[in-house]
Amino acid sequence: MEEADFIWMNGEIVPWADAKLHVLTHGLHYGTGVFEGIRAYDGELGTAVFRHREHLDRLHQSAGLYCMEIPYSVEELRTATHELIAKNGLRHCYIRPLATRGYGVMGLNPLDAPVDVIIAVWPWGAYLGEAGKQDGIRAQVSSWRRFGGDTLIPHAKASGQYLNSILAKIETVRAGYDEAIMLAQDGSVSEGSGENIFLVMGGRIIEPPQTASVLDGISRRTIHQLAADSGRTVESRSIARSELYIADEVFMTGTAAEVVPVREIDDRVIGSGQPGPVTRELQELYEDAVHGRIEARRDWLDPVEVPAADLAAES
Ligand code: PPE
Repeated sequence: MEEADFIWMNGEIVPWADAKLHVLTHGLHYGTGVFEGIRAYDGELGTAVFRHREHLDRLHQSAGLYCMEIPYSVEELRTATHELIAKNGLRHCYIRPLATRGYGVMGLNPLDAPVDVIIAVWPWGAYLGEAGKQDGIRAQVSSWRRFGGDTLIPHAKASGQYLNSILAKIETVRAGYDEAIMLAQDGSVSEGSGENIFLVMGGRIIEPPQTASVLDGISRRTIHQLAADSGRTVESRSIARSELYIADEVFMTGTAAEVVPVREIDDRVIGSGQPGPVTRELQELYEDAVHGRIEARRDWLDPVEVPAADLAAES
């Protein structure tokens, strides 16, 4: 990974290399943490964090779902993130807040363990590769199903839950594909290892419902609104595996991945094998929105003042 200079840790900004926790940190053993993935873009409003509050609200929500109280409010985390981006002199970056059960208690009851909170920022390019973003990726339906809502909590972005995605990701990269598509416990389409999924069929945009063990993605919500702005609606309904193969277009969305066309699934070509027109249109609208080029959607951006001195030091 590309390093930055500073990390925010429990209320203080410390040098990147000094941001350390004890080896008996509860979250390291049991995965008892919650996190977010956010991006800041360099666009029309300068450096700005995309849908910052929604991401921080979801962080608090994820914590609540695991009975964890984050000792910083959304507003405090928001200000801390601004300070951190400025201090690192980054004009665009990925932002990773993490709240994890800390040191002092072992065993499965986490309720008395302290909560450590960190925020890291660093430059992160195209998650599934630049070529994937342009030309589409090759995906595979995973043999690992997405965990059900009676096993863990799909709506929480919790550290330990990612072992499920990681099994799917390992399987798929070893088999030579770019990304895994996971099915829900009932065999219907759920989502990617780190992205939500959409199908385009006969001009209609379709996505799995909230009951299909998906994370309620913020990029996904952005697609809903951008689609609505251009006169389209998104239908949420159960999707059969075979519909993946007969869809005209398939694309995935996520903060890290952004909007990525899927050109092949299980070695079957999707549509023409090229990113389709609806995917392209939404991908462009997404790029415009995150860069502040859609005036009506500028309220999605939370601008950060990055001092010029630090920018000079960076280049
Ligand atoms: N599903 C999962 C399982 C998921 O991890 C993400 C984000 C999404 C859907 C899309 O959510 P949103 O970013 O709010 O649109 N995955 C994050 C973590 C990636 C990682 O490798 O770490 C991300 O995109 O930041």
